[in-house]
Amino acid sequence: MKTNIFSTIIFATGILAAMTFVSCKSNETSNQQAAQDTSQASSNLMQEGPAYDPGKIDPGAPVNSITLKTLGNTMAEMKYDQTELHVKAGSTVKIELVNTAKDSSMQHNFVLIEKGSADKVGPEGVKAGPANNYVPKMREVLVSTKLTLPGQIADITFPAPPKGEYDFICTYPGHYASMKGKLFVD
Ligand SMILES: [Cu+2]
Repeated sequence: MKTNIFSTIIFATGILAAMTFVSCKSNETSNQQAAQDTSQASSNLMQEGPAYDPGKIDPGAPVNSITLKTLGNTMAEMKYDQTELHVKAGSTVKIELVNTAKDSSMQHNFVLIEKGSADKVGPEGVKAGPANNYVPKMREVLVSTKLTLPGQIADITFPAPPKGEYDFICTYPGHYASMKGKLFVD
């Protein structure tokens, strides 16, 4: 009889322990589930951010045509002929980049970037290298032209990004500090 009571107690304790284990386990699972749900929600939120798609051109939108020239034959001289571009929100922007240089070291592009990100994009452009026209793949880069050699022209057409101020730079190594300007979407 004594043994019976004792083994009943052990048995009951065992069941209790097993139940506790199962309930902890299921708590853990639902916590993991909650964590997954949260990260899912935040990544959805990020996707919903400024939905700018440079390939989404509205054929009915008015077109802002801009001819932007690159001037100078040395690192000290080089610059864009305009440092402020203004376009209307909702329009299509067409930029013709004309490289007027004669010196073969004067290779230029036009890279539209988020305001204030030149010091981040410029060095990454060098790493991206000539195979990528020195244009890094990063969130801060909105659109870019190919790299032009002296005498070449590059065209780019894109929808105006949301209203605001943007920077544009040339990402050829050593150029972004002086080859820069601002694009305002009014
Ligand atoms: Cu340049």
